[in-house]
Amino acid sequence: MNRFWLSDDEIASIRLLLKDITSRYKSVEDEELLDEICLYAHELPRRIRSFLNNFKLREPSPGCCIISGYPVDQEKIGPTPAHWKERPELSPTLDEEIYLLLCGSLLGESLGWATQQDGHIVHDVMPIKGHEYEQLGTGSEELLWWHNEDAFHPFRGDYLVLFCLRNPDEVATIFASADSIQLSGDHLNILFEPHFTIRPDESHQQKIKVIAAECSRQDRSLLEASYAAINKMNTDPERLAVLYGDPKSPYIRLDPYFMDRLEENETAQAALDHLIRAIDSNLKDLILMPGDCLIIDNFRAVHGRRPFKAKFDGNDRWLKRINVTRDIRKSRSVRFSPSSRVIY
Ligand SMILES: O=C(O)CCC(=O)C(=O)O
Ligand SMILES: [Fe+2]
Repeated sequence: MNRFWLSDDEIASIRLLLKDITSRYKSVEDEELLDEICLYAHELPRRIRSFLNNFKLREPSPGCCIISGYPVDQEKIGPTPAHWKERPELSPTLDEEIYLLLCGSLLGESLGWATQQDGHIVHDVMPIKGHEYEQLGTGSEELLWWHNEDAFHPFRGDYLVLFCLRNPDEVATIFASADSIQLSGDHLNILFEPHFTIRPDESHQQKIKVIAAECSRQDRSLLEASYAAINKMNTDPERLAVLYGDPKSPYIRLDPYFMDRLEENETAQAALDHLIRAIDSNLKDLILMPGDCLIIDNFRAVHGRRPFKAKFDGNDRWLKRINVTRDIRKSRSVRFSPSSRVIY
């Protein structure tokens, strides 16, 4: 794993930058801040900018990297919330959320989904009571099957960026690199063809949405239309290729838990089974610790999470998460304005 350690000087400079930003903005959901964040990111220490520029341009193995060393004050951030909808007016993790956005801004534009966490850009990942056995970031007792983030969607992010606030039980994130896959020519060819389907994962399903009455940020009818689009992708998923890009070093688009068996095409199913087994046998554990910012190239690596026992005592594992796209224009047809970041 490619890990970047912040120096003391770099931490001091990031803190100054955060002080400047938080004197003007009080929420990461403030659209003005989101418009300005890429300018502020130019003021991050040059070594970080260079590290992420290299990650973006050269796509080094294993398709993820970590920036470590940002100090997280456990007292200041307070207890792990019980649900992502608990959002105090002034977030106790505002600094950490802005730091996460700054890092993401070096790779592209952050992106939200009307159908996920109430359309917020910065998500919380912590165990939620009642989600224990769900295939969700907020699940716990079940293995969160490895996947590409939002693999079902044509406008899925290029990157997923996770910032760890706490992880006292050392619960492992899992990942595997696309580079670890060895395939025969026949398998490769068929996996590059549109035979496969991926249904929307549970995080976009209507059953977990907040009750509409609480959904103040969004126009209800538009949200209903968004869910209708998701439902259609569920009942009538398009056929897609699970590998794309350069056959010598393919990009991947997979979420096996939400992929139906291809009863009518045994050859394609056999190639997919082979690919899934190859990834399974190359999975690695990664324990995020407070202050770690994990950047996953969503075209080059899959990720998931080991099962764990949540205590729901305010001290459970807690991450912040953003999706980042390199080209926000491609989703213009499903966003309100050129600069809005929420996909409907
Ligand atoms: O909890 C983790 O380490 C990863 C969860 C996940 O897949 C996600 O947040 O997208
Ligand atoms: Fe994920």
